[in-house]
Amino acid sequence: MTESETGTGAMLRDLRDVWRIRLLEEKVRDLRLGGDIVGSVHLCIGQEAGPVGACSVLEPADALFATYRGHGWALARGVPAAAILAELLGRATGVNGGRGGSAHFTAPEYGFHGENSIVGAGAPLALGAALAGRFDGTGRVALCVFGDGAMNQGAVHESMNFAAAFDLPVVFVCENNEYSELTPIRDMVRNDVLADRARAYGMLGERIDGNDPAVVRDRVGDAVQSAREGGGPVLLELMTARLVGHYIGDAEQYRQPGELERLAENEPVTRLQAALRAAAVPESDIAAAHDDAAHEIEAAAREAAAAPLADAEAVRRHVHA
Ligand SMILES: Cc1ncc(C[n+]2csc(CCOP(=O)(O)OP(=O)(O)O)c2C)c(N)n1
Ligand SMILES: [Mg+2]
Repeated sequence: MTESETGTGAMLRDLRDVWRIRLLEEKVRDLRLGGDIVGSVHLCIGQEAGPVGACSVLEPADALFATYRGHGWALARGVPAAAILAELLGRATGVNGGRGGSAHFTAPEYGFHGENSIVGAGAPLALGAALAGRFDGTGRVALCVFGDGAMNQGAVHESMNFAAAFDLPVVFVCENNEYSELTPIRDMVRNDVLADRARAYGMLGERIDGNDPAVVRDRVGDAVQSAREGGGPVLLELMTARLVGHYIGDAEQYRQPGELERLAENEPVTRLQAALRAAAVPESDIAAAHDDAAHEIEAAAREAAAAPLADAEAVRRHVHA
């Protein structure tokens, strides 16, 4: 392998990809606070290493299922930033013509099978995609993303049991940011090592560092390969943290003194930049990783804002009752 595939080359690429998500989310936050985006918005600032690492090992036919905190997963999966921003801005050029919005858009043409505002509801959908792959010849693996709070949803338990019993190629990715809305995970469960539950279903489970894209790539890569080869499902618990509120407007009164400062030391941008500096990578390369991402997101925001608003005539399209 060359230096660009491993070591500092890969770290620089990861830093740029983390920045792409961070800057997209900061743009979304500004547009929401300015009133251009309306409705409830959940940002993934601090949690970017999961999507960056995991999406880098997926094949085009694989199916990714995310949650309402899904903008970063969509971007990492290949959905263009302009199409995401246009969607959130209610523009006709949005990925769903402006009808889905922040928490409900889907882009199957990119292998992104949607966000979902019902906690845990992506899990049974992921089973369906994995099962269908048995019959349609794609060899598809389904990657199902949900939070620590979703681990206590009945649909998630049922899905893990079903996937294990039928050896379905599903990689369950639990983003453990240690909060379910405003409630800390330790107040909701007796054993807060959520990966331990995998054994009860008869599958492998592992708690990993979810703030390092290289670790996520390695562990999700192994899980995806094993699932694709018939090894059945895997549960990976990605330890991470959101550096912002549950939703835009959250007063975050549940934070402990010094908590955000402690989390900031362990967040992906800080860590990748420190590792690159320790490896004597030039400051200009580190800055370029940010600047490349910033140019992309700024151009995408301009393109999205210039697009026409969704036509009111389109409001009933794709509505089934
Ligand atoms: C079935 C269902 N129950 C409750 C809610 C309300 N709710 C919205 S987000 C959320 C927290 C989920 O926490 P977690 O799964 O850890 O995901 P995170 O928001 O931390 O990414 C809850 C309880 C919901 N949307 N759907
Ligand atoms: Mg959570």
